[in-house]
Amino acid sequence: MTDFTKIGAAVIGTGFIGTVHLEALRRMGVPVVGVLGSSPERGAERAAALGVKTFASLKDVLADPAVQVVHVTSPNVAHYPQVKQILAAGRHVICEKPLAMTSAQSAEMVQIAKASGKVAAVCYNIRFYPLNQQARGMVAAGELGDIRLISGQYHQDWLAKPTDWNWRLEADQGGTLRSVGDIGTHWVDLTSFIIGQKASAVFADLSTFVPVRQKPKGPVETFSTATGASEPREITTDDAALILLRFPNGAKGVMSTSQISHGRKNALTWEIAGSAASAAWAAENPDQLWIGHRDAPNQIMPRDASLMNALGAAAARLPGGHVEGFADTFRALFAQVYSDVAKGSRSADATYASFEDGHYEMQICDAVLTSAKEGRWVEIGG
Ligand code: SOE
Repeated sequence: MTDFTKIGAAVIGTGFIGTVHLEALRRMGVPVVGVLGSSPERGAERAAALGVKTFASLKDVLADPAVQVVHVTSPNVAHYPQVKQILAAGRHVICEKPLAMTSAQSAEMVQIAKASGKVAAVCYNIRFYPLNQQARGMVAAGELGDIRLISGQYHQDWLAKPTDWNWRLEADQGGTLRSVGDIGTHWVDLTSFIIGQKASAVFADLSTFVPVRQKPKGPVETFSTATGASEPREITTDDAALILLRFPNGAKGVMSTSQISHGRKNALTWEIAGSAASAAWAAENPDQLWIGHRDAPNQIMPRDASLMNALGAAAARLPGGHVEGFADTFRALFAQVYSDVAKGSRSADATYASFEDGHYEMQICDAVLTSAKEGRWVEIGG
């Protein structure tokens, strides 16, 4: 087992997700050298609350020899310049999704990461719910047969009201696509990870149901409500999307994204129908995997390492019946990445998303945009 106490980390971003990163690192015993906030004041305030030192700039982070891995949880617009600086300074990097603002940026990031020889991961954490790793193992072992139909959704409600605000709403901060970039790419990454195939074409429809929103004068943390003065802003990014997918072996997919579905907090679901059996999973009930049969009673598999395959068992931490959740996926993901950092490079059997995977998700975004504009099927990367 790797000794994580010898690998120093820094976290860029001190919001909701930056805090989740920091807490997962602490659980692993990784020394968190410091954090970098969106401004020196905010960084200092959050650093004090988290009991950690604050850096004044990325230059300062990279000048600190104790920092070997940098976690990037800043707004999407900062990923490309920050990751380039981090890799150029010879540090390993874990970048939040989506990897970049455009596929031109992510293509370059793939090349830079390759040339650097450093470990470069994209934080598609949902792969690391143990039962999603289990599902990948089941598909690889042929337990579902040939994959035919993949369906599901990723729905939330935290942007349902015109008074809800976050930096992701603005295209120059989060990218042209919002619900697709922010949560749709999670779904596509997860389902392609499970079935071991990437979609080759998409057909998409995008909607902005709330075209004008109230932008508060101060910053607002993700999943929280702003108070105080605000000003109206026109919104061009998607509140929701409907997407059809085609896979090279003939499988088909259908999914929707929404950030305006009242009552759905963080509701990612998938169902996979194979020629031998089906399986289904829901992120809001993550410790149960449904396995569907035609000629036998259906099954519910609990997240219990003693019942799961090797992939599933490796990601599980607590005994069955002791519910694991969102924060645990970061610990499981980081444990793999930090083991590779200790080794010096990505392991052949690693299951965390690479920069190539992150770039593929950016190509999905391109294809979704073109399809929605032109009303036709669009090849990925075409
Ligand atoms: C907001 O939609 C968000 O925090 C996403 O950015 C995360 O990736 C997702 O896991 C939870 O929701």
